[in-house]
Amino acid sequence: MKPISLTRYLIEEQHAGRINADLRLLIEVVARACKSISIAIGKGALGGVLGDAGTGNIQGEAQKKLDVLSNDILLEANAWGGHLAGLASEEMDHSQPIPDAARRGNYLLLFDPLDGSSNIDVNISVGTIFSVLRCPDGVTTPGDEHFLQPGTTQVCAGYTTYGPSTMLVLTVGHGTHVFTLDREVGTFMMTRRDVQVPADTKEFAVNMSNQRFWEPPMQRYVADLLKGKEGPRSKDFNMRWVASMVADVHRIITRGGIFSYPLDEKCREKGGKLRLMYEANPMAFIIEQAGGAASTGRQRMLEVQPTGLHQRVPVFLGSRNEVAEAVRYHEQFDREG
Ligand code: AFP
Repeated sequence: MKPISLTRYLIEEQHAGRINADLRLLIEVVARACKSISIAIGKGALGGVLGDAGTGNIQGEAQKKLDVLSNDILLEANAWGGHLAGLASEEMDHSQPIPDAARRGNYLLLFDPLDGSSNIDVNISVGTIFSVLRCPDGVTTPGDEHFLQPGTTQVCAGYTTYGPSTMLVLTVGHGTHVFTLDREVGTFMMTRRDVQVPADTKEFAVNMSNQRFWEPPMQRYVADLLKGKEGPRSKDFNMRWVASMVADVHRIITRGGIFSYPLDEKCREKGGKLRLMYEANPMAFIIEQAGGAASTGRQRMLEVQPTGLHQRVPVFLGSRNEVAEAVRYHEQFDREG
């Protein structure tokens, strides 16, 4: 069967009453911006886009030229579309309302323009992550506080991976679907409908170099994974860590696994390493819609009430039985020490 385009999929969703025309057009604009980012990344050193921008973001992290460029592409594409009331980016201190009343819509867009950007210079997959919320009723000029909605209220989430091929993984709350960019035609084509993350897995993803800084339940959980067939889990586990969340999550979308960035002594003060609004929530929505699970280790991710735009959280997501297993270690520790 010939794959259908993203445009056709979105029109079919609109006809089925699952999205409205504004959300359809908003997703199209984001997808178009991602194609531009994909082209810029594809040029690599020849495009003069590699290396540091010489600036830092709100998180105090050094920005790459492509971080700044990707942020600008997404801002420019979405500012005049007419579907947004405001947008927020991992790279910007505060959210931005859409100033022009005539071109203002009812949605809020959040994005991490280039996730995994420290991998750019070594030609490893990076990506864009985005999340769409409704602007609260009666709010015409949204401020940061209007974005602080739990992940359960997301109406759409997606990510792209810029790798050997450029892929878009999308949910509007009715399953998770995978699209591959046909570079010659410039169109995203659906290559997997309704993906399902296997409930069980033998693969985990974590930055093992942080092991000594982890909390005791994480230490015990991973120690048991490493004992393999001879240990309490009675099976051998494999480990993978790309250090681009999009690439690690995409592997899990494709063949299952558990991804974790737990609390550790280095990031405890900040609440974790990964950002709730730009990374954890959109990925949690995508993974849950694919039959997987996402947790902080102590709470379902999508039910966390955000307290700040740049809030960080511990993350466990992927195959649902394995996420439940990791949560069990945390519950046991909180109960018995
Ligand atoms: P960068 O965008 O700064 O490269 O961070 C990527 C990331 O937020 C996420 O995509 C990775 O899973 C994680 O950080 C990697 O963290 P470590 O470098 O600590 O392994």
